[in-house]
Amino acid sequence: MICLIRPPAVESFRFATTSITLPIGIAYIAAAIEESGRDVFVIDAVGKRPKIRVGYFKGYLVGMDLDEIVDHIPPESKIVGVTVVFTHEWPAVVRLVELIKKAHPDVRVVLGGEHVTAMPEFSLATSLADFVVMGEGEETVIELLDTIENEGDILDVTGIAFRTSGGVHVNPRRARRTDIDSIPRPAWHHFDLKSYHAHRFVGGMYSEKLTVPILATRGCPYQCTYCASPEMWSPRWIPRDPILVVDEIQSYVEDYEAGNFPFQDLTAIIQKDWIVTFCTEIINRGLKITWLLPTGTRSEAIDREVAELLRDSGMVSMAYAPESGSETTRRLIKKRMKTETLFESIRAANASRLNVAIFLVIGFPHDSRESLEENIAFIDHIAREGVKDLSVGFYMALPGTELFHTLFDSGKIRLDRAYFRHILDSSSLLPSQSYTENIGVLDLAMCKLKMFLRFYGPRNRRHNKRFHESSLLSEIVNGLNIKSHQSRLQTALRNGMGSAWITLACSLKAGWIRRSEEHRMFDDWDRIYGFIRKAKVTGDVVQRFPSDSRELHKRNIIHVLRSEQTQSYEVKLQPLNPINCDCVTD
Ligand code: B12
Ligand code: SF4
Repeated sequence: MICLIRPPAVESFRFATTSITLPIGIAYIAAAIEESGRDVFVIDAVGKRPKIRVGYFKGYLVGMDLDEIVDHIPPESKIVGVTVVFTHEWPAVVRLVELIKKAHPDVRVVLGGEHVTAMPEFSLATSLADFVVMGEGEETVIELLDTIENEGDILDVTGIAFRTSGGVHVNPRRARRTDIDSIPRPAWHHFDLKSYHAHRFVGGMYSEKLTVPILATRGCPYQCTYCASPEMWSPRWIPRDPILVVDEIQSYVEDYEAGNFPFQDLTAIIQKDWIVTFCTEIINRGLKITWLLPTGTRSEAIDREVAELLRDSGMVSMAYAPESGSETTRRLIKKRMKTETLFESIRAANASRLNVAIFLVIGFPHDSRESLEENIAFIDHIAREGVKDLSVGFYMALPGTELFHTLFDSGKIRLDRAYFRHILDSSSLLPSQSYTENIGVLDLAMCKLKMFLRFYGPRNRRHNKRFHESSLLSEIVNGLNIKSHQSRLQTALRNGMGSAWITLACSLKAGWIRRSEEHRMFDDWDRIYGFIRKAKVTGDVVQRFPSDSRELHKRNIIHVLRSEQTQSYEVKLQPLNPINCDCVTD
């Protein structure tokens, strides 16, 4: 029996549509394990106890208590797998693994997901987990299970890192799977889809129809310097057969009466042929669904023809992620998105009455007051083009990204309590960190406010055709009722009000652990990560990154990744107690 755990999710006071949602990664892992003939037991902490909230740093955990999760692990489990997508979940996972090991000392704990892929050595050094599965997980987890069960040599399993008596060993990465149509569909029968829906954990703009996430493609061919995708998936985009994606959607309509499908793709729309086939198939089958691209897409393939097909097939909201109105900033972050192509695409989408949102980010390390100011003219422009929603996030230094390495190697990141918190604060009113030279958190907060006022304020409301459809007040009032939302603003405001209230309520009760313990947890994490990084640089596993982030756009990350990810290496560490990590040797 293999037990898989989706730990409690993290929320905090912020205005964002990017809320908690069904965990598609571990649902894929559950399906792969079932396909291999093994029994799977899933503990979905969020789906099982969606109403439980406990204070966690500046926010709260949603879902089962950590002790309760451990109590639910079937005694016959030999292996427990835990998904760790987000860095802000890591402290809770460290504690969870410690409790699992205490209650079930013989169980082997396997971690997978974005966060541990970006920091495999650190994840094993700061927790009691036994294995980390890096990158795409389906093939690797099966080979790991086979090897453990047959007592084979784990040095032969590509794509894993593991604990050794002297430290941590990292095997070379596994090549991306190209036959992705044969990957079994997510095993949603282990998850309570209705519970997620009832609590509005839909990951994007709210819909009253039952929501199930879809993944139509894997990876992304670009290599933006702030994004974890190149490290996680390598810069390679692989689409599924669009007809099979529609088959999957239709099966959810029939089996679960689902009607709303947010796509979780990194970059769903790249090839025009693909999206035309997909939309035409939905229309021909007469599927009355809504679908969304909430995570930010590229603009190159969206012209008038595609936009009309998107609308006719039920697409209701899409987001473009140029990230900056400044061409210079876009060049420095390797966004490779031309302003004119973006506007042509926005025009086409608006003409088809699609709900278009734009994502901007402020506070990149190389941002200047001038580049931030360029966002204002850009905002005027998008408002005039009829863009309906604007999201402004503060830059997050995500592990595994080029910018993270540059900042860490030049001493500008400390892996402390504030670091592990700053990611969720990206969509709050005040950032907890600024990584931009000479621009502080208050400046960034003012800049965000100015950008919002400019976009939603009277000046642009007069010119924006989409805003004439309803007043700001009626948008807010409509957002509070239970009907499907018409804009991301409605969902963001409603989520903001809810999370403000829960954050306040949680701060008045006992938190997930004692405050003093919460602070102590981080005492040595920066030193541990620094030690690992230094060991990797001196061992020629990686090279130091340039200290000037303006240099990054000149490099091709493929060579850097290939050199690190084809190696097998060991980092020496002394045994660790994850709460008092004071035993790392320098
Ligand atoms: C869709 C998406 C969302 C959705 C839903 C995410 C979710 N699952 O809950 C929404 C829109 C809600 C969202 C929100 C946010 N997101 Co987001 N999101 C994504 C995106 C684009 C795709 C994730 C996905 O579904 N991938 C597909 C699945 C199949 O992959 P997977 O989960 O990684 O699983 C595979 C492997 O990891 C592995 N695996 C996973 N678990 C396990 C477990 C075991 C035991 C094993 C063996 C293997 C294994 O196998 C799986 C199958 O191959 C990623 C980008 C990316 N590179 O993937 C960002 C990403 C995950 N998001 C990110 C961020 C920062 C956020 C936000 C914090 C943004 C914000 N400031 O608000 C919020 C956080 C919300 C919250 N409350 O926690 C970062 C996370 C980085 C980090 N280290 O923390 C990413 C990586 C994007 C980036 N910029 O680089 N996000
Ligand atoms: S930010 Fe988007 S376009 Fe850039 S690498 Fe990540 S997924 Fe691709």
